[in-house]
Amino acid sequence: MDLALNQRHLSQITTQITTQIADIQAISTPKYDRENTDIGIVHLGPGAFHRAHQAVYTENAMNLSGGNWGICGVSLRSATARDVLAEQDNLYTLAILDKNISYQIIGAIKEILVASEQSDEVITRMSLASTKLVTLTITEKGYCLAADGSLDLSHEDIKHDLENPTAPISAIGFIVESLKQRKLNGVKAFNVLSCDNVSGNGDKLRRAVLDYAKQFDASLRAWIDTHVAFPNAMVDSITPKTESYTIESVSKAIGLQDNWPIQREEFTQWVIDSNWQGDRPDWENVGVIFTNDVEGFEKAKLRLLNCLHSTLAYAGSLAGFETVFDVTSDKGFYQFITKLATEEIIGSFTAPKELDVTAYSHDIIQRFLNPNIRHLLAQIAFDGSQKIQMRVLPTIEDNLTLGRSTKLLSLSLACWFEFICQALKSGKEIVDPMANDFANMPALLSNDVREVIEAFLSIESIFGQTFKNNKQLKAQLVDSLTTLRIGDIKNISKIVDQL
Ligand code: CS2
Repeated sequence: MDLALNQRHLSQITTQITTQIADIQAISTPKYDRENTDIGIVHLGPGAFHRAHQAVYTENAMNLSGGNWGICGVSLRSATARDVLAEQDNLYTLAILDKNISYQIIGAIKEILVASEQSDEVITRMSLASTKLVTLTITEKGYCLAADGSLDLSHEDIKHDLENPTAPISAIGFIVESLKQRKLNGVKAFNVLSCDNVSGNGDKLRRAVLDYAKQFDASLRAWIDTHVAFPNAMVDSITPKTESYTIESVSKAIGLQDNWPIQREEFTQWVIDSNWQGDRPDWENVGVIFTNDVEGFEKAKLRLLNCLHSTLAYAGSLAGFETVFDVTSDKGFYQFITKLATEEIIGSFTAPKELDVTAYSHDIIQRFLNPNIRHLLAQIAFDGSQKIQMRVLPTIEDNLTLGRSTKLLSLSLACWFEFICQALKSGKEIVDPMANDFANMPALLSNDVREVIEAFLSIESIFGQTFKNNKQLKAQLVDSLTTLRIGDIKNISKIVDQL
C-alpha cells in the first residue's frame, strides 16, 4: 500500500460506512479546521494512553466547539513517536475494538518534541501565552516522589535538574522552568492536569512542583502556589500498546498506511475536579465529568479495575497466561477476582453517591472479557513497585484499620512477590524502577518464605513503616506465598480455598 496517511488525504476519507457481518465499521476524520488550529495544550508523555484518551476528548471537543486546543506532545526520552508521526502529519487512527468497531482519524496532536534533544523548544512552547494547559501521562515513577509523598530530592532526574534548571529532563523541571519564564515575562500561568493512575494525582504533582521551586526561589514557589491549578483527575480506558497486527489491520481498514494507530475499548471515562478556573477545551460537552468528588471515582477505579488488573498480571503470568482476556476467561481466575472485588475491595472506600459500585465492579470484569482487545499481562506487570502503592496497599491498610479481611489482597501481593522472585531466579528482565534494588537483595532468592516476606516489607520506599510491623498481615503473606509455592497456581480456586 503506497498511500501514507497525511493531511492531504483527509478530505478523501469521507465518513465511510462499510457494513460487515456482525459489525459496522465507521471512519471519521477531524471536522474542525485543523490546519488553522493553534496549539493550546502541551502534553508531557504522549504515549498510547494519551493518544487514545485525552487527545480524543480534545479532538471531540474541537469537532464540537472549535478552539485553539491543538496539542504539542513532549516525549521525555524516546524519539520514535515524533519521527513516525512526523511522516504522517502527526495524524493517527483511533481504532475502537469492541462490540462495535470504528475508526477515528485524530488530528489534535499538531507537534511532537523530544525533551532530551529539544529542551529549549519545549520550554519555549510551554512559555508561550497561547499554551493554556500542561497535561501529563508520565506514569507513577515520573513524579519522583519519596515514600511520604514529598519530592525525592535524591532522585537522579531531580538532582540533574537542580544542577541544570534551564535544561531539565524531568516533567517537574520543565513545568517549573517554563513557569519561571512566564513569571519573568509577565505571561499568565498555565494550569497543570495530571492524567496518571496516581491517587490524588494533582495534589501530589502540586506538592512536588512546589518542593522543587522552593529549591530555587521562594517567590517563584509562592507565585506558582497562587496562580497554578493542579486539579485531581481520574482517567480510564483500556488501551493496549500498538502491535504490528494493529498497524496492519487499521491500515487495511482505512485504506491508508498508518504506522502508529492506537487501539482501545469502547468504554472511556475522564473525571476532573471542578474546583478550578481556567481556559480548557469544551470537554464537559463531550463526556468529561467535572465533580467535587474525584476521590471517590479514583478510589473506585484504582482499587477495583487497576487492582484486579495487577492481580491478574502477576497471578496470570505465574499460571502461564498471556492476556487479560485469556486469564479472565478461566473460571477459577474469574471467580478469584470477583471474590476479591466483592469481599475485600468494595466496602473499603466511600464510593461516589451516583456510582453503583457492585455493577461498576461487574462491568469492569466484563470489560476484561472483550475478545477484540489483546491486552498483554506483561505490559500491565511493568513498574509493580510503583503500581501496588496506588492499587493494593491502600486497600490493605484501610481493611486492616476497619477490621476487614485482607486474605485475598495478601494473595494478590504475594503473587507480585513470587513474580519478582521467579524473574530473579530465572534471570528474566524485570521492568521496574526498582529492578536493580531487587537484584541486590539476596533474600529474595531464599527458599525461606518468611525471609522473602521480611525482605520485601523492609523496602520503606514501597511499604513505609506500617506493613512490616503488622503481624496479622505478615502471617497472611507467609501463608499465601507458601501456598503459592507448594500449590499449582493454575488451580487458583484450590489455592484460594486453602487460605
Ligand atoms: C493497566 C492500566 O497497564 C496497567 O497498569 O492496569 O493501564 C489500565 O489499562 C488503565 O488504567 C485502564 O483505564
